[in-house]
Amino acid sequence: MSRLSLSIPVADFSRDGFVIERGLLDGDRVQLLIDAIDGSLNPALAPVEFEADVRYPGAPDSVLAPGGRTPRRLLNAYGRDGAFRAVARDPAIVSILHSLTGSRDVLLSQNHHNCVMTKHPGFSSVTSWHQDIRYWRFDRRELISVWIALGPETVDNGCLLVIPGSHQLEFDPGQFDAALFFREDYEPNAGLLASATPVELQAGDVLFFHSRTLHAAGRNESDVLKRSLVFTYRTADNSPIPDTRSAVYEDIPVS
Ligand SMILES: O=C(O)CCC(=O)C(=O)O
Repeated sequence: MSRLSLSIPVADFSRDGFVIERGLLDGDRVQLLIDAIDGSLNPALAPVEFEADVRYPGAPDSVLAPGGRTPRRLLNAYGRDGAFRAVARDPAIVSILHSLTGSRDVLLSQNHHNCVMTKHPGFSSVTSWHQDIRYWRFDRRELISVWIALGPETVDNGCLLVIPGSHQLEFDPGQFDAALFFREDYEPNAGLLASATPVELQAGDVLFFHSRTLHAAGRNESDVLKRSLVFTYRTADNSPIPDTRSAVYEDIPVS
């Protein structure tokens, strides 16, 4: 079950570009989702993105290298399992999306995120600073991602870090590298990077963050697998641009 009586801090989301709803999913629901994930890990059920595929700092060079075949993302979560579909359409989550977007007409993108993020002890790479919208193509850069924690997420096991308010900023091209990661070697970025804030979560907590919010994540330095679910939503009046990778699969109405 999820908690339905909520007072949504819309102003916090507008100011910071993220908001956390603590304890949105109860323990039974979390366990159901963990079971669904673990049933997809041994053997790893396709489609899977491996650590070697991400090419992030610290990732193995190839799937043949030690740790190269460690699953980093179980892709197509919505189509993968009924438990994932149910949580993606969860009334409490959808109601928060209504409040944050100001729209009653919200759709889930099957093309972006829509995955289980796993971070394994031993083999996990760093996700450098970026805005999710950098490769996404919609009429407006206004989407919301929902990050569902299924266990503790801490700096030690590679939780997300965010830069509050960064969703409202306009950047110069030089602030990003060739792959559109926010440059840590560029002095004008230093002030913003100093305001990085860890998003520490517990099982059942849900983070809502704007597609322009700068975020990053570290390695899992613990000895326990970290599992999270991530879905991205848009409003009906913010369409994917035809013939881009944002328009490959149909978006799913969830309202
Ligand atoms: O490595 C992580 O946990 C963060 C992943 C992430 O930020 C992304 O896929 O956009």
